[in-house]
Amino acid sequence: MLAKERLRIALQKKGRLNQDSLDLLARCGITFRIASNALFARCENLPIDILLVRDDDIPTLVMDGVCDLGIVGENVLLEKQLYQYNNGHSAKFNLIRKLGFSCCRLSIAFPEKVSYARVQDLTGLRIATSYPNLLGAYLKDHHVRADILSISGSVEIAPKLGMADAICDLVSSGRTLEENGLYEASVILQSQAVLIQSLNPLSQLKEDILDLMLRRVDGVLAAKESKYILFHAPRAALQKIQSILPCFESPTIIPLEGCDEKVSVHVVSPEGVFWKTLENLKQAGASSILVMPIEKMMR
Ligand code: PRT
Ligand code: ZN
Repeated sequence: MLAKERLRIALQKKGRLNQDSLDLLARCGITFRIASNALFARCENLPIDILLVRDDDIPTLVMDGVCDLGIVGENVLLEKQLYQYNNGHSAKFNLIRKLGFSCCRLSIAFPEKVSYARVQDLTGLRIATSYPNLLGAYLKDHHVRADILSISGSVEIAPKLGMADAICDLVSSGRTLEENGLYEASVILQSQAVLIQSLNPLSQLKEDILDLMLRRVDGVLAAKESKYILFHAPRAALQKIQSILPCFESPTIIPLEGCDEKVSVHVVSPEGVFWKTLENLKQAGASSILVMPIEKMMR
């Protein structure tokens, strides 16, 4: 098949997004054999190729139409988009799915001894960041004038070195801030990995592959959230139990051998199941309750 008839997806080569991106494709049945240090891999069972690059290059590869799709963090995507706009270039793409992994936030952080109450407290300060365009837009939106120091790494040590009064950087657990004597003062962006598509029109063949892939991605995402719940219950309590359980469709009720008053109930819940729900089920008469993960789902 001609290379132009194969859907091309840009993924991060190494780093926090890499494994989750490949796992998502694998769970969609899209598998690759990737030689170490390879920049390119062909899918073995579908007309799909992947390009393995630095995450910072993914937005441009998709916006320029070199790749049809890309998986990247919203933080990198929006920073790149603002950079393009601020430099007079267009930067368009379709954000087609939020993928729910590599979650983090872009936050302003201060040394522990410095207090912060509101955004105006940033006025006149020097803030170090690798996200000058996102920070600039945030300050502009809040009519605050501050000095942005653009640095590409180790942002957390800037206040200690006397280079900046505060920082604006990615945070997930908060451990790095703590280790550097900083505290998170304000979140300016919540970010997760997203699937983006180029605005370049696709051939019918590529469109069909994309449809198939998106159906599978949706199945994987829905399955990740959902749980299969299985328990025994008195027939007489079924109505009450149904009102407790969130489920996609009517539960499957199966008779139990040699026991007329009890049945086995099988339910797919569209969301995680809290202990409280299990306790309510038990109180309503359910027993032997099992909650199981679902690997794939097609509705
Ligand atoms: O080499 P390449 O350019 O491809 O990768 P990279 O080094 O630029 O990025 P990488 O692999 O570190 O991160 C890729 C993406 O993962 C980011 O763009 C985010 O979308 C997402 N992500 C999720 C994170 C974090 N969590 C994260 N915690 N990216 C970075 N961090 C860093 C943060 O910069 C800080 O230094 O981890 C530290 C904070 O972590 P905590 O847990 O201590 O708060
Ligand atoms: Zn990067």
